Amino acid sequence: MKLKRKTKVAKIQKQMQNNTPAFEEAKKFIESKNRFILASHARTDGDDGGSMLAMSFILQSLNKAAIPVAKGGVPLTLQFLPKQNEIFDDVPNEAIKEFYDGIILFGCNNKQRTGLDKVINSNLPVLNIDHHQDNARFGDINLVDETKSSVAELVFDFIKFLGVEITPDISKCLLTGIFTDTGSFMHSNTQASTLEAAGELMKYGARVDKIHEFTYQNKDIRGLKAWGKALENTRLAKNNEIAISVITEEDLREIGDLPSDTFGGFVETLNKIPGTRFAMFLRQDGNKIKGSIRSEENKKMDVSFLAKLLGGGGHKLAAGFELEGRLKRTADGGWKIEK
Ligand SMILES: [Mn+2]
Repeated sequence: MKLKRKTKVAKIQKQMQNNTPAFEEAKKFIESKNRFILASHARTDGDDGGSMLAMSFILQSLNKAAIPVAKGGVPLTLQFLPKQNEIFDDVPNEAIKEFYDGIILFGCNNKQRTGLDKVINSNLPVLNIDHHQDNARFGDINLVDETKSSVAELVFDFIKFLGVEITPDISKCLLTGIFTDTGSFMHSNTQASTLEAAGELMKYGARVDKIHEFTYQNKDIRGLKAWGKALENTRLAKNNEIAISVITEEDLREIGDLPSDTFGGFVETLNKIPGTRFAMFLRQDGNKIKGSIRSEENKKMDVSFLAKLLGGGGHKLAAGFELEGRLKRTADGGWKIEK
């Protein structure tokens, strides 16, 4: 008996953007220069940090010099990535004018996001690589594709275009980016192309089980207690349509010092409460309050709109913002923001 062949491609597949012209320009950018500053946003993440490190390996194989920089250092959960210990906290003083001739940015919707004055104030030409829909296309070359799951998936396509050999180190860095930005392939940004890229990266040596172990399973007892506190502080608002939680200064004092990425994945967990339209998590971080908002495809929300109103940005289903002020407990068990 003959099997019927399915020929229809799923309609939910997103419209792919043709990046070949941008790849051509990005290639020329790299060929025409020799020494690069690579930077992501402050306290980099798996996607932007992984992509930045992958690019440093790519440039190395092309006999170019590159220095990766991320303000605030590398989160504990990424300290397994190859060469992560060579990421600088800031651009070295003498470097910016005399030595480097190009800047490549990863996941920065504008130059300010790097938090690096020397990059912000520099006149060096910029190659801007990103997948945020609110990217300001501020670069001299913009390799921006919001249909991609991650910067890492975009860099993966770019490597294929360049014809550079994918080494085990590169595969590890890029798979980490794809894995973390798709919430372990569970978010709606996971597409056929994402899984194809991931599958191919595994052939070059990256191991998804190891990446999962380092990025998500590294929870110590303080981290778990901090999650406990945040879960305890969770409330439903607006007819149970919004799940919201906070970590106040007082909570932080009670819990003690925490690694900066302790709450990675927390707001996604809140977002799983049935019936909610979106989830919001606010936490005190020094003098600032960091906010993250998440929703899901079927909830028909654009949380980047809300984040923008609050001075931040991001994607339709995952966005963030920062506020000046302090989160304080109130007598009725709630909380408020004090300027
Ligand atoms: Mn990303």
